[in-house]
Amino acid sequence: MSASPNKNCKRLFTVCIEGNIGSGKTTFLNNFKANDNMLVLQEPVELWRDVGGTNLLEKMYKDPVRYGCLFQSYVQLTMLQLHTQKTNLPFKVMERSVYSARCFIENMKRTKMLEKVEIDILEQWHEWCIQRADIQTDLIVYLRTSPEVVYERMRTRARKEEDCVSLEYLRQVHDVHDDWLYNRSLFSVPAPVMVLDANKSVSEMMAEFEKCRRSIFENRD
Ligand code: DGT
Repeated sequence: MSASPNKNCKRLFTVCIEGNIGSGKTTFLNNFKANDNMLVLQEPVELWRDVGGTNLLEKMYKDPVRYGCLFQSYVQLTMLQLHTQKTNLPFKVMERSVYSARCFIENMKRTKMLEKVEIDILEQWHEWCIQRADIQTDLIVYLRTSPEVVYERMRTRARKEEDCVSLEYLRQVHDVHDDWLYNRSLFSVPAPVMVLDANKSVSEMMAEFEKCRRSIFENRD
């Protein structure tokens, strides 16, 4: 672990779980559900699969040039809804964030998937969110993996929309996350980062989870 959360913080304490596709975010997040003082918010992937009957996630993978910008716009909206969801509990734990949505925009920029004007608008939208919306984040947990490991996991879980996702794509998504949270050479990092080796098995990750949970509680109280 490479950072500790902000100390002595008595307002809502928000943790975002980040990492590549298939890095184990959902499993990690589910462990927090045993704590009744935490609001645990899973990523709204089901919403993306059914936007008034349209599977936008599938359309984005099948035709990223046509649907990439629209998809990112919807991701930002649904993420903002999670960030701004009110609670009286002292902790909120979220899967991904508007920050990691920016990683995908960055990748679309690097791979020239979208037109410059589309990138410009998505980036302006993102900037507005982080400056004006109430999306305070106190800790980022980065589940760091190798692209080869997540590729195998993704093939095993066989989510139908991800049929066409290549190892090359996972390498690109990994690189953007690493540049952001590990190398710190991309856009700004909004909170301290805890880096965990998420190549480990599910049972080994339980120990990592326990360390992480203790650290969150100890540092807030
Ligand atoms: P996990 O629990 O670590 O295995 O996480 P996943 O793979 O269930 O969840 P995640 O967020 O990495 O991705 C769910 C799907 O949605 C996956 O196919 C990648 C895609 N996705 C998530 N956020 C974005 C985004 O902002 N842009 C694009 N293009 N795709 C995204």
